[in-house]
Amino acid sequence: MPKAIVIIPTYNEKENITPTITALQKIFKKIKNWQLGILVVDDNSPDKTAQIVKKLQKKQPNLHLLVKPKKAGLGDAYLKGMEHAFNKLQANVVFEFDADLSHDPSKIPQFLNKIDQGYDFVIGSRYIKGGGIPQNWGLHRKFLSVVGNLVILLVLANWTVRDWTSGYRAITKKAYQAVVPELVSSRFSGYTFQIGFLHKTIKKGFKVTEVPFVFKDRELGKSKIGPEYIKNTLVYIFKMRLQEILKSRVFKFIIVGTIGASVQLSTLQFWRLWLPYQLAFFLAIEGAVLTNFILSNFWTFADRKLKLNQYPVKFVQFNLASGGSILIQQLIAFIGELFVGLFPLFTIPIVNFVFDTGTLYAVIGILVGMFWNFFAYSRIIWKHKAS
Ligand SMILES: Nc1nc2c(ncn2[C@@H]2O[C@H](COP(=O)(O)OP(=O)(O)O)[C@@H](O)[C@H]2O)c(=O)[nH]1
Ligand SMILES: [Mg+2]
Repeated sequence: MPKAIVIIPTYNEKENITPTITALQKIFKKIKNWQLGILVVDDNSPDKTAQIVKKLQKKQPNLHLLVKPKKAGLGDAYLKGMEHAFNKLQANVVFEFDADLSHDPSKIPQFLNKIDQGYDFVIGSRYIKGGGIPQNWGLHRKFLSVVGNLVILLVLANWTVRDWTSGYRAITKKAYQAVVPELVSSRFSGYTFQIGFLHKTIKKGFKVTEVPFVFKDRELGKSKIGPEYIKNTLVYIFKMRLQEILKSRVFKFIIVGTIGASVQLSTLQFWRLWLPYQLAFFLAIEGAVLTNFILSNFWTFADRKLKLNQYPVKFVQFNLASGGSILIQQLIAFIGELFVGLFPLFTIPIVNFVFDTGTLYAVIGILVGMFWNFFAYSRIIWKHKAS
């Protein structure tokens, strides 16, 4: 039988820990196809939460306890807890579960169903149909939770998950093993760990899904979430998004195009010192084409690098593609002049530049030409091996 361990991080939860464990054990009895256990990860709570767990352990063989020397944040507690659950307790799946009765334990069978269906990461979601946040939350708290999630959703540009900050989750060993090296090196310690873990799991292509649950407010003890959480989360999501953009092929393509244009303009000045204008112009274009070809091969399409013996044919193709882009631009200018005509649109003040339809055709031409180039590069010259 597969094994699932519910990990409960605790810091000063003496009032909550016993009812939480009792509620979980009650649900466990109803589950037949999974072997279930609990692992409490306590940061040496001054209120002696660990002592209470030790007492309960005498009558509950599936209750485990890990005591750490001092308070080190939620992320650290989960990392140590998961390491222990997967590697020492031989778990196939772990749950993330709060000690404050906020998470509805009766949903656990639904989580396990999703795992049985092949999902690797299941989130208890407050923001899908059937889920919810407490009615009695003040406007301020509701706003923070809803808008906070929306900001994360928008910045990370991922709509597949609606509740990014939920702390109620089930995670398979496979997903854990794939992301844990990155999580350790990112040094997440606090609550940002949750967003980081989910984000990296999605990026690695694991199957993620949500199960609705209604979040219940804690009645006893204090929340440990602090103001630094908001700042850390914002820093993380913007950093990640920026990294994704910088690493994206389209971004590299635009940079390479800009470098090519600069090479063309600067070498034109150089060649003109020695050569007649038309020849200098041709060499400047070829210089740009060669620069683009090399940079595309070793940077933009580094993952599809060409073999040495492919260079001649591919370089000719590359020249043809570039020529094609010029042809497209010329065609757009031709059609524009013929059917729309040439007339001023508006004047840019200060520089007194008249933006006319002729300039507009050039702008459209450059954009369409870029689309064509990108298409030719990615589908013909650096064609994906499998396709
Ligand atoms: N071991 C450990 N547990 C923590 C730490 N911070 C929070 N927790 C536990 O993590 C769970 C969620 O924390 P909580 O304060 O309820 O956060 P909230 O639900 O977002 O307000 C609770 O069970 C806490 O006791 C920590 O630094 N170490
Ligand atoms: Mg809580």
